[in-house]
Amino acid sequence: MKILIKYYAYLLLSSFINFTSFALDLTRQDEIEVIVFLKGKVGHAHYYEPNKLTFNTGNLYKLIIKNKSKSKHYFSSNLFARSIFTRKVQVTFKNKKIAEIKGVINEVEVWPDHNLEWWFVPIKAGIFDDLECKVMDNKTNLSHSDMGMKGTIIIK
Ligand SMILES: [Cu+2]
Repeated sequence: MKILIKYYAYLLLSSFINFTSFALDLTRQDEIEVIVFLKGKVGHAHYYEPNKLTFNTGNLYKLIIKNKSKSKHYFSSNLFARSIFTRKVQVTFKNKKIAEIKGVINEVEVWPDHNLEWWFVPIKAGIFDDLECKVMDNKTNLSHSDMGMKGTIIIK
């Protein structure tokens, strides 16, 4: 009988420990989907839509970066990259997953008419206004950032 009670106590305790460690894994919560479009026209303008993104620390986000233009674009913000934990970057083609990249990501580049998903958990609050695209416009010889492709990321 004593042994049985000890066994039940062990089961109860171990399930509690498992539950606790699961609850503390912030990368395994339900994701919040956010979409940002990369838009523009060569020789005219390039921009992020929206150009202001807000996230909360501790939540898991799936940021879908959709290139809806004829140019390739960067989504680059060093301050943002240093304030998040990246779970993965997922590359999709025709809505099907084709690759998953894990590790520290600093910037991503998306080709015309393609999408990419950046899964991350913000870990540090701040206002980061260094979101930019370094691609050069063939007609104006200016960077996309100089033509308007800039943005602000806020982590609360
Ligand atoms: Cu660009």
